[in-house]
Amino acid sequence: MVSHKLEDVAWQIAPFFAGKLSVKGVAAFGNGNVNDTFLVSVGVADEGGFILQRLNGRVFPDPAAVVANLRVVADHILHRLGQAGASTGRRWEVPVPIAAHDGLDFFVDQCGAYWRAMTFLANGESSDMVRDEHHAQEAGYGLGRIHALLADLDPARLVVTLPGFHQTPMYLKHYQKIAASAANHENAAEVRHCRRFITERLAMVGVLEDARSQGKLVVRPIHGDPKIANILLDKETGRAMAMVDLDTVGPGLIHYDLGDCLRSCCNPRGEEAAALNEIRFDIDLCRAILTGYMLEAGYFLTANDRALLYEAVRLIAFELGLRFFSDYLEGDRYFTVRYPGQNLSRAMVQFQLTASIEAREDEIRTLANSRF
Ligand code: GN1
Ligand code: MG
Repeated sequence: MVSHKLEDVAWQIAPFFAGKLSVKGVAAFGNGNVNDTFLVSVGVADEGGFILQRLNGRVFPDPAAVVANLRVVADHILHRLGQAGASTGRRWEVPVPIAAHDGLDFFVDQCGAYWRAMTFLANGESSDMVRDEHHAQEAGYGLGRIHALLADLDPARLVVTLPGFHQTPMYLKHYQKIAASAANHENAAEVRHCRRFITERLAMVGVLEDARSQGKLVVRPIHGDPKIANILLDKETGRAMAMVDLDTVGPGLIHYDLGDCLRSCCNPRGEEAAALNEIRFDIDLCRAILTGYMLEAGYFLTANDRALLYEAVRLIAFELGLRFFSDYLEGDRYFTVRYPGQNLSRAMVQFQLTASIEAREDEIRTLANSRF
């Protein structure tokens, strides 16, 4: 939840990015778990607005790198979209950084926090839960589109903004370090369940990193956080039109993205679901997502890519559960919480989802090897 005090700061910062236009309004925007986001309206008539964001300095050690990556990605995508013959006949957009008054792509406030602005994509709709198969197919298309658009960008041009992000063994190591001393004894039954759930799955934790070091999977530019809320649909056509939240864009495995997109979009109850017994991995949504993805990016999937798709979705759901649980044990230092115990509930949801993914292993493997 964004505090009123922070909104006041946003009011003070917004003019630095507004150029000659006057700031009309500043309102908290979206449900991100990490940064603080505002929609700024500007101008005298209906001159639109822009997104203003305070980057979370505890999460991103080098906020200037996050901003620099967005510039590289936006330039690359705009260039690709402008090339002759590039049109797919569909709207596709990318948030573009807006420079501050001094020409820099960020503004540092008195507390040392980094603020940045980017274009607001009009008529875009975001949702925290997948609505139906059509929505899922569009989400898959969106991920495929951005992978295809970034496929010819040298990953070395992107800075790693979060070292080790999606390298599950690193999260496990951290968990093992803190778990022994964590003194959180409320919700003891749930805590015991999570601990046991993790212990039973130690063997699979290195599956993607091992495949990467054996040369079975290659590093490409990836989005890093392709959950359903980050895939915008055009309000009028209902079709995917952009992927937002490019903070974690960087060199990585497309399996991190595919795994994350599938674990997010095939869970119709969403990440904050209250009724655990309703959490399941929906195989029809999975088929829809892969259908949409393959339309755009199927051409570059190798046999190894397909062979490790099941492992990816299982692992990334598990990893997110592990991250939420570790954060709960550490007193909620990373993910924003709106009530005590929220990170534990989120972990329970992801572990329940992981179990459901495991129960559908054969069907997921069959889909991963299908031609759509
Ligand atoms: C965080 O801030 P947001 O909601 O875009 C997190 C993702 C998680 C996601 C789960 C930088 O993303 O990795 O999958 O929450 N981003 C970071 O909702 O850690
Ligand atoms: Mg994010």
